[in-house]
Amino acid sequence: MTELSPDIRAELERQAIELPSWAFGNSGTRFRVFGTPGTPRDPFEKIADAAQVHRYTALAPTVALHIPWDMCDFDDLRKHAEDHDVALGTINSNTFQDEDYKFGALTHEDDAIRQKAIDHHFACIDVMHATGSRDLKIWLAEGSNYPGQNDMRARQDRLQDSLQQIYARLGDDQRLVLEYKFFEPAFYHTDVPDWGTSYAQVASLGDKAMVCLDTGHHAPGTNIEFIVMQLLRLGKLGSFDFNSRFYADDDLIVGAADPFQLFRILFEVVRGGGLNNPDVAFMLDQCHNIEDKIPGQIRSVLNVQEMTARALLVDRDALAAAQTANDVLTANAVFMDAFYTDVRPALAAWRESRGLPSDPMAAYAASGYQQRIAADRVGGVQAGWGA
Ligand code: LRH
Ligand code: MN
Ligand code: MN
Repeated sequence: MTELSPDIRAELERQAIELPSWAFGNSGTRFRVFGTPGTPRDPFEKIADAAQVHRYTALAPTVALHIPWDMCDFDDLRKHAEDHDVALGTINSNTFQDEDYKFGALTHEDDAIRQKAIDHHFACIDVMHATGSRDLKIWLAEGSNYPGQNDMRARQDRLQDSLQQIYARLGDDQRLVLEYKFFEPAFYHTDVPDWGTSYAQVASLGDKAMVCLDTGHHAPGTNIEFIVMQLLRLGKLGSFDFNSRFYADDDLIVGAADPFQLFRILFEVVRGGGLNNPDVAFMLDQCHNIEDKIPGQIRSVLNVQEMTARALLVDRDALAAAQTANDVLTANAVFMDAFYTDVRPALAAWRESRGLPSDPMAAYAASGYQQRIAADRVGGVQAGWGA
């Protein structure tokens, strides 16, 4: 296909995907963290690198921060982001790297430790006021490793109480999104393991609390698009953390492991009114352990754009007619026709018509930026996942 319809182009033009600051720092597995030449040394350099992704794609106008990894003067960082034509986005809290949280944070049975974790979220809300961020994203690493280790129900009650206190601190235009994950680092039970638990916890808080769906946080074989459909139906899908997985929480480039799954998810987003809907934030949550980070992020946002275009191509009238007639094979064929359509030439031509490079990967590679940062940042301490 060589041209996209004006309606599809209008949707794609509005698409925005938030980048995670931590994608630009070094990361790895528990076996080794490999350094990359040119890795940012502080949050300011992470923002400068993220701005490159937006410059070549016009898809990534905001950058999420992780606290305390990105601690700095936030008025300066906000100004710095504006100077680079991007803005600061979601603030991620972090209760998973402090000795005190070994047995829990927002669920801890010790009131002093639980209060410390609540206070950390209050501090994150203060950061949000300085950065102009709307969303506070909470992912909790807590749970237990052995049956009988904990009173799981009492922990749910303490979690609800903690979240209520955090929720009460939000400004009128701020939101809380609660992310779930079925395991890791806790291996027996996790306090927010699934969308149902996240939904139950946020539903009792109020309208400003939503669910965050990280695509890597499900058991193999889970029908993630069904969850997307259900959360949109319930008006509680607050955000996505996009990435892809082969085995566990791999944090690989979105669409790399299973492009068809990404298509199916994005079709439900389109179907459910979640595309370019301010209530549903699109974010990446990825790490680039062995590949260059900036092109890794460029590839990621392009993958999301490409699958969004394919999802928009589904002939919804033909699909509805086939579904109503219980014409199983035609319904499936209509769906698959869109998935199998190669939209890359049309996207390249459309980019060019907007003054963007037709091939953002090639344009970035030719820009010399990667060589410049590799030379300029020699000798500094590189920021990493957790620093
Ligand atoms: C947890 C998670 C969560 C964290 C991020 C670093 O696995 O997905 O979103 O904030 O990774
Ligand atoms: Mn995540
Ligand atoms: Mn994760």
